[in-house]
Amino acid sequence: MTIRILEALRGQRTPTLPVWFMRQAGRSLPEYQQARKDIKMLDSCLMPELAAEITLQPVRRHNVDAAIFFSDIMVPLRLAGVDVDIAPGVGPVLGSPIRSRQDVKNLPTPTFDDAGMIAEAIRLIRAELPTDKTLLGFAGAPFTLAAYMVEGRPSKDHLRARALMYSDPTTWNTLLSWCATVSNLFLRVQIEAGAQGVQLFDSWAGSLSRTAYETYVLPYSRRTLEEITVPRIHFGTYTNQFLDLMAHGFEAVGVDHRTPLDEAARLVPDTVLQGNIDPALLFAGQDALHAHALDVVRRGLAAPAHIVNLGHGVPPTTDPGVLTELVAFLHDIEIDKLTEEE
Ligand code: 1CP
Repeated sequence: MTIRILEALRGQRTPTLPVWFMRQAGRSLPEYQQARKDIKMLDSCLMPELAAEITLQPVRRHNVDAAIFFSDIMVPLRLAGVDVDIAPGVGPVLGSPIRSRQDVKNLPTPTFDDAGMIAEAIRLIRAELPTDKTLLGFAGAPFTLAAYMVEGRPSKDHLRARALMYSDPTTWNTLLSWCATVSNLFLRVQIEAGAQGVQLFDSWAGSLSRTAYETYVLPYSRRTLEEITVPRIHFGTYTNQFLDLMAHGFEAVGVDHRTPLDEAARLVPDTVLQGNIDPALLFAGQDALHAHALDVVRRGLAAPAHIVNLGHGVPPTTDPGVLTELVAFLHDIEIDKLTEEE
């Protein structure tokens, strides 16, 4: 039996395209709302049976090729003892944002008191996941984590975080190093328990210039991967200006909808590509969605292999039926009959 995602991550083409969606588990599914009812987001991530159930829901419903572990990039912070919550309709919020040298010094030691519930959830998922599907683990990259820690909540421009980076590089480096350690631990717990591949989410790295990314961020993203032995995907948005740097040391890079995949393939010629259906097309009707998805697939032929995904996460208001139908449409494409210029 072929495991399409793992084949693709080895750079091999499969007759049927592998497909999964970022944020497939969660808000767009009524069965998720039902399962989580009165339970807080971060608490639900620490309840193994519930986290396993929510992880498996989109696989059952949509027949996607990967399960993405239901958790959050902020979970390792909570496991290390940081006062963090996920506020409904807002996102991650810190009790005390990390703004000064002293705040960074006061951070708890970057170790987990107990990550048994994470390992247990992963084992439960693997026990139920069909063997032709792949369980992907993940973690937040140090910059994206630090952006939430310094700002204290979601932000559009990450101004405070970037100001700290330039005003006090020593403190910044200590903070990123702390983030790299907790994300690395989080990845290792997932892999040891059975995650078969991992994705590093640097969702907000695109707010940096190439030079700033290379100097202040990349060394820590690389450190997050230490002793990681399964295939790795690196994702960010607005990352055209340093996609080549992001690809180094990773089997695959995720590309947002702004960069056509044939252009991305020129930037990172030997790298597997993941993406990049524009989430807006999920609301544009089936004809427009199919035409766009086919264009994405054709452009993706320029890469050694292609894992189909959205350019970013599933919007909460998405009709789940549109996703189910899209997976079937993509799986029906006979890839060897397509040509780039057709
Ligand atoms: O289906 C999946 O993708 C699995 C679960 C998952 C993942 C991979 C969740 C559940 N969060 C994440 C990663 C994550 N968390 C990222 C990287 C991916 C991305 O760029 O979308 C980021 C940036 C976060 C931070 C976060 N957590 C946000 C974004 C806030 C912002 O800055 O705009 C939000 C809204 C959360 C909460 C959250 N995480 C996950 C879910 C299902 C939710 C919503 C909780 C709810 O209200 O139901």
